[in-house]
Amino acid sequence: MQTTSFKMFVIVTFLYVDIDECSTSSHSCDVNAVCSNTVGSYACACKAGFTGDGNTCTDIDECTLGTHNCHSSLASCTNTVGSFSCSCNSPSRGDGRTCNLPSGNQLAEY
Ligand SMILES: [Ca+2]
Repeated sequence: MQTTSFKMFVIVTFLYVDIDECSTSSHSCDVNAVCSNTVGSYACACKAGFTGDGNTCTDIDECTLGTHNCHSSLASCTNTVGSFSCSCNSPSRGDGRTCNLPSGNQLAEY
């Protein structure tokens, strides 16, 4: 019974003295990582669009890797930090994901 009380005391004390490294900026997470406080420690995970171990995160070049969702034949992909952008090549128009050629063009059905 006394041992159980001591264990509870240790657990409660441990929880009480936990420091939230994420809110005190005493963590080593990359600026492009998400910090998660854990009891007695913390964890770092790179944000979407970045790769690494959490302490170091680097941009993923979706355009070079081909993991973008720009239109396959009518758009250009531009890599950005944390993301990428798509733009339809002239004379096609659209949001970069969907591009349509002006009516009358043979490829208008794309
Ligand atoms: Ca990127």
